[in-house]
Amino acid sequence: MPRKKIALIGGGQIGGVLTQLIAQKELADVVLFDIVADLPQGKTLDIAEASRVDGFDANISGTNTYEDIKDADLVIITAGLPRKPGMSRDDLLVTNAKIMKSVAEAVRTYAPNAISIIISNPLDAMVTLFQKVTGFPHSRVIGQAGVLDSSRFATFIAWELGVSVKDVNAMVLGGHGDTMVPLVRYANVNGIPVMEMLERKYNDAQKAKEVMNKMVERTKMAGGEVVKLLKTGSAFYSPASSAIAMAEAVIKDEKRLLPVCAYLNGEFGVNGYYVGVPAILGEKGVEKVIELSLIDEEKSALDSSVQAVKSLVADMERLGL
Ligand code: A3D
Repeated sequence: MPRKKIALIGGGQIGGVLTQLIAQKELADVVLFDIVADLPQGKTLDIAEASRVDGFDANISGTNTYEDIKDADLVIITAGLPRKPGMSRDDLLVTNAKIMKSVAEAVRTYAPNAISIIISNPLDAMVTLFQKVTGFPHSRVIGQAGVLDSSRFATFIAWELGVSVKDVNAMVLGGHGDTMVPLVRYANVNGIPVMEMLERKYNDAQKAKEVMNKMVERTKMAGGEVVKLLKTGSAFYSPASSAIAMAEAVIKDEKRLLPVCAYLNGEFGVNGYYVGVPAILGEKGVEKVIELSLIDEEKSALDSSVQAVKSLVADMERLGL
């Protein structure tokens, strides 16, 4: 069977790590596209020259010509500006919407059957725009945010409890902004509720709540924390790893249940918007959105997050983007 082909649009920080991870996992052949002359060619040459050392067989090439993404099975999009300190993701709306429009037109032309994973910010708006311009079925257009936000939440829980992060299950729903909703009640360590473990650790329910609140707040602001430290851009290793988990689920038809930015048709009481929710990912893209029961507090947090997504999409439409 011929190897699958993944086209990466945007050869910056995330695009480079994506290329390396796909090659090391021998997930597919890679075409890395960027508008900057020679940049994707340089990055892919550098990564290819590690193939003997890493022991991978994959064709990886860089290009400035959209035609080369022809017939890609999967497209991962990181084209656009990242945040700098002091910026919110929404500040990127105008610049990145223009970039996303041109990317969507090219993907529609050259890879009309691909499944597309969007990473560019502001995420929920960029996914919405990409789907609108391409006209692709909603199930084939997915945003990456929840896998990363959930991994950040799980990491903080593992550090706090002194357990292996491999045993921590934690999920974050909602839009990819400050209103995201880390689901405390569902967080567990191999089935044991995290709140129960915190209460045991501190022998004090109030203190346990405070510790959890801190982790929730840190999760919501985790992207900004990295931006502040890096100063020149935003996180790129963890966003790339997160998108690879999604890409692998699609390429290998794994039917993984992951929190992703998916189009809602009434699920969670939301109609006609892309929002972060648990979904089954397989070769057809989002194969099913998984609903879960939420208590009032979680519902109203998710509602506020959906409102933030709606107002961002409305801004985009008002600006004619
Ligand atoms: P960066 O290293 O600047 O790479 C972006 C690349 O896009 C650059 O190489 C540009 O040359 C390229 N580019 C610009 N315009 C175009 C165009 N029209 N067509 C093709 N390529 C173009 O940024 P990065 O890789 O660090 O981040 C990329 C995006 O991901 C940004 O918008 C970030 O805000 C976003 N991001 C999202 C998450 C999520 O979890 C959703 C996390 C981190 C970053």
